[in-house]
Amino acid sequence: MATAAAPSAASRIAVVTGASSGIGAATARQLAAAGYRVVLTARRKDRIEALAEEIEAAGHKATAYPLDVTDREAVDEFATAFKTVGVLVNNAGGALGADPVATGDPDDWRRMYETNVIGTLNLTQALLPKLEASGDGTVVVVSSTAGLSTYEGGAGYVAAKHGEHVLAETLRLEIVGRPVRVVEIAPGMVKTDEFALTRFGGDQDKAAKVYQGVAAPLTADDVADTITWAVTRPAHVNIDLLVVRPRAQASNTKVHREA
Ligand code: 8X3
Repeated sequence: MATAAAPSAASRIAVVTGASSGIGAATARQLAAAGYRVVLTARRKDRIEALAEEIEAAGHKATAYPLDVTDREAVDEFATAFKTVGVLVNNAGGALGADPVATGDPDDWRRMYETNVIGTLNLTQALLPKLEASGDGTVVVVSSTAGLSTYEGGAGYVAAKHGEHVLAETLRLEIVGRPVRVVEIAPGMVKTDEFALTRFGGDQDKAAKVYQGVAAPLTADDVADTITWAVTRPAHVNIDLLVVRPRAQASNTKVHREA
């Protein structure tokens, strides 16, 4: 079994987007515990500052940087703060709506493309020179099983997640030979505080139905664990794509629900 490589001095900074909650927050905690100096970004300043304080109080290194990943000017400004970056975790994103193609809201589709795809593009473009300068960089794209196959009512989100999947796959081809790995983590059903609630505009009942009868959906920590595992493999090992689902979910549309 391969042992986890300790982060080298040059690759010690890990930037996590969408770090204010869910998978992003859990990933920030776990990467900090693995020895990275984590840089938490999200729009919600209070949340990332509180999380940075919590991580520091646990004896690790964390800083908070409020950032909207869709604001390219702000992202470019953010990138000037670093000489080198070891890890970029593109986690910011999410779903809006679950309407059929016939009635889906084009604004939702646009916003999902902006946050999931353009957000990932912005951070990746801005930090790629810094990742390369580390001599051993890793770009993580947190996509989704929605990036690999579709389901009814999911088209807007599925299209955006396919975009992220293609970004990761293409970037890996384009930068081969350079010292940067491109890792895609594709989670299936994960129960977090906000994902389903945001998708359904704050409707608690609709959000609860997503997980109804599912004994044990994945948690944010389960996904953070796979991200941390992938980035702590020895530098020559590239985990191209890791699909992770709860045992109760065999595909996007085949879920075991208890009565
Ligand atoms: C989340 C998985 O099934 O809601 O990315 O599309 S799903």
